Amino acid sequence: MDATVLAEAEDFLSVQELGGLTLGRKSAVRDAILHHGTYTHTTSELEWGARLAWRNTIACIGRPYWRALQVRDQRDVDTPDQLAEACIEHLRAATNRGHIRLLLTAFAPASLDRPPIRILNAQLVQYAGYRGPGGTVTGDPKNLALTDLALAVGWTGATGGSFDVLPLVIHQAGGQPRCYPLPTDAVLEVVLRHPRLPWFEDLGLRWYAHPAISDQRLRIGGVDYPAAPFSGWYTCTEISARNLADPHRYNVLPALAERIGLDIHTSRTLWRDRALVELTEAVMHSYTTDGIVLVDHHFAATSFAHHEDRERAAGREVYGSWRALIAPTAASTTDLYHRHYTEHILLPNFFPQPFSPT
Ligand code: NRG
Repeated sequence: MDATVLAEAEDFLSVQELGGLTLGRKSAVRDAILHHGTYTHTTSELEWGARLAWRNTIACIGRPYWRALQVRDQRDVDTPDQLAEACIEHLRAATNRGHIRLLLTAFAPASLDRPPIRILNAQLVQYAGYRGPGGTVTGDPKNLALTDLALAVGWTGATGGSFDVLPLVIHQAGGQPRCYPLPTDAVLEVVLRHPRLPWFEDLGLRWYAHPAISDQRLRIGGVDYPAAPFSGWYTCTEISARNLADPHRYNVLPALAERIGLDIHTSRTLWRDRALVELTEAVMHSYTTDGIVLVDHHFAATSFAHHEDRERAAGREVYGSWRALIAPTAASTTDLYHRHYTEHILLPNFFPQPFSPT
């Protein structure tokens, strides 16, 4: 018997959100762990476990909404084909024509009876990155490895463009990874345009409606869920100040600044700062006009500060990663910049899983 599993299970079953479980349930769980090394969560335990895991995620500024997370219980899915279909359903349900739902789909926990199935994509929707001559990249450099793998396992949808949606790549231990193209009706994208710069749209920039994080292991009360994709909405700066602006991602600021007419040969013109504000405004404008939920970084920071107050009033400490929580642009204009956070990991939680398809 694994003492850690029992201790984690007992801690988890005592959380106040589960509403005081009966002694019968607690002893049934103890017996199951003693005899089988693990136990099966009830639907309610799974739901609250997922919500608590979100509440405990130190990198996330969206935690004020942790109680609103909806959970789809798909623990009976047992083949890669079914899992891919359920991920596509997850995308449709979470995207909800732009009214993004906070949604997690839980697939079967790791067990000795069956080789675990994993989603190798970091997010259900992502853009391919293609290697070009001399170390150049077309598309999203973050996804070079996954793109290589998708091509190796038979993906035929590649156009070599900057915004090709990757297929799902799903791997059951002991088998070969398989790829599943996403149907177009499951992927909502936003063409970026600017409220005052008509030429902006000609830059050909776009992004997908919401992130659906799909490569993390969810651990609840001593039980691991290796596939548990979850969706939330974007903060505008995730797209504008990181995905599109980072030099090692799409790196669009130099071209945008030149188009605006700024001198990019000296940092003294603040061309990066000016281009970044225009790009962030374009993201806000385009998502809002298309009716897709996303928040600005000031609102996100204020909501998080209120969340901290509520949590402390409920007797809980709020842990956080300062680097992840503060906005990547205009950081010092938000309250969070001036606060201090401790990076302490509570359970339940989400954990990274190494990308190892073989
Ligand atoms: N920065 C990443 C997404 C990380 C998670 N962000 C969220 N999560 N908003 C990106 O794609 O830009 N969420 O569940 O809403």
